[in-house]
Amino acid sequence: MPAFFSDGGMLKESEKIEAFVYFWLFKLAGSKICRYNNLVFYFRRHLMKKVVCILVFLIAFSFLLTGCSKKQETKSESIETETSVATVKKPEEMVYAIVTKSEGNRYNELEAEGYQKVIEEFGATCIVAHPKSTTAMEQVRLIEKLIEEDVDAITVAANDADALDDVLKKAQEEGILITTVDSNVNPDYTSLFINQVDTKTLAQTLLDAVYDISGGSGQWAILSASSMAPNQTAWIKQMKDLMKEDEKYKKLDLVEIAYGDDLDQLSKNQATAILQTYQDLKVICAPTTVGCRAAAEVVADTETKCLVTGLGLPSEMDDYIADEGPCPYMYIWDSEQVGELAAYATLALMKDELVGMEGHSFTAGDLGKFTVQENEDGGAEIVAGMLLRINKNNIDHWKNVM
Ligand code: RAM
Repeated sequence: MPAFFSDGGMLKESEKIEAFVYFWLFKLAGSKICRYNNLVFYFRRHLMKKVVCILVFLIAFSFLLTGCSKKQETKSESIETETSVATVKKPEEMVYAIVTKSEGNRYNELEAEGYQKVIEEFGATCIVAHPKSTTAMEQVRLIEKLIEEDVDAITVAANDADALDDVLKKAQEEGILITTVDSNVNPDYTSLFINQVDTKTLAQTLLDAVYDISGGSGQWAILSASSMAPNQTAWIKQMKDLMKEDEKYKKLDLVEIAYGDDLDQLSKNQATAILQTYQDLKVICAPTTVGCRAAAEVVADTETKCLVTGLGLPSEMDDYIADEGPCPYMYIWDSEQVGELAAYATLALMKDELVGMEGHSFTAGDLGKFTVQENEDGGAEIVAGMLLRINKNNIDHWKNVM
């Protein structure tokens, strides 16, 4: 059987055979499938509707042919089957939920606002769930609750990949469509990851900023969010790999990776500790909006030559962006638009406009056309790709946007 059957125990034997048949049907039609769980979802929830309609038609037609003696029986049979078709909800009658990484983080709020706007404009119901902290446990609790509430789709920005496996498996078994945004889960448990920026491109961009700001050599540190956050760990791993692979970075010395859990005070404490330990530190790179702001504040209040870069929210970094420091420049994307894109993609899956197959495209409203690709772990992904470089020349514009 093909490699895609490493399903983490998600499917029963009969379902594997079902998926196997779909796989070959699509392969014969010339399409490459990123994940077969998309196919199972697609066939179960969408094509089945069409199959039921055809069956209704055939049953009604055959009863008509058998004549008037069975007229009464035909009527009741048709009514019964029509009722079952009528119970299949339309995408606009469904309930969509977004589970962010944590409450009290403006970045997450913007992402959820964008998602909610698109879902509600479509005419459907949207639930926004912000966990109390950046832990998987909080997300598991919220997802359990959403399963009980019988929602139809859940979009998650994961605080941990492995720890969400079981609850997402349970949701999928209940027929709930799972998509991910900002921070991904294991590929069997999502139909599509809406990635803000290609992982390697982002790592390269941040590392080049460290290289540039440090003058190409010396000590630098990373101030991350939570240690299990899949987006943070993926970016950090890529940065480390690039440092090993490329001679250009051989004089850069990554002395510490600290975690502030996307909490303001903890991030400030971590930044203070790093500066005390490494007096010659040249750069703190914080690939999290909370960490970036906290590090900039600490650096601004400390006698140090250290500078800050990373991923910051312009409205939170206005006081700190300047050529002479604490933050000469940083990067970010429009997180509200990424949330919008996640909603458009989830709706496209619900509306049969997208199956999560490599090379398939769909239009996300005004945001334009996006194409599904296979990511490093074999899952389906679309990349928003809206990386912005923020410096003193454009902060005044962007601080009013996000
Ligand atoms: C933080 C979160 C999020 C990350 C952004 C850049 O607010 O940690 O996951 O993508 O920053």
